[in-house]
Amino acid sequence: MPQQFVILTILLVCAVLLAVGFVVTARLARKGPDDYEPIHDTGYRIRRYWFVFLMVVAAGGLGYSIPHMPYPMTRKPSASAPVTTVKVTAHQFSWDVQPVDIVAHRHIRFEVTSADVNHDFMIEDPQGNIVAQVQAMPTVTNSLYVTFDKPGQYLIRCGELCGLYHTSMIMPLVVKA
Ligand SMILES: [Cu+2]
Repeated sequence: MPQQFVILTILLVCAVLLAVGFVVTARLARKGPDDYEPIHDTGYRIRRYWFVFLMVVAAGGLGYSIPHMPYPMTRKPSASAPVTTVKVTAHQFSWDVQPVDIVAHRHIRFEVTSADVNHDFMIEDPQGNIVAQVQAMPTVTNSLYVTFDKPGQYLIRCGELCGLYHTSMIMPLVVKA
């Protein structure tokens, strides 16, 4: 199933659950308020456990995921490794990429800036997954290291709403073997 449908399904399920929650709450509210004291105590007890639970989940998630960052494709190569520099300038509403010939398994450093407003330089692989991104900002140059692990037709997109024709900021990026 395409990812969009998975996301849509999750969204619809959540919307239905939320609607059910509203209906149940509205029905319960009809019989008028209960004594406040016991509700207050129970609420505070639950809140304390909930806080501890969330802290454990957050700390566990960070501890598990941080060692994997940055993702292998976007790791900075060692200082002695040869790097090809590609200059990227974002415009409303196009990309200027120099030079455009990019070869797989070589270290590429995209030097990304913007000629006008904030954009987001985002690279999608041939399957449509985001593999790298960095902010494109006026007066600032950000470096993004990418080592493409397979050749193919990638896509450059803008990941930040930058104006009326933001969605037209698409440029194919061919990675050669
Ligand atoms: Cu944009």
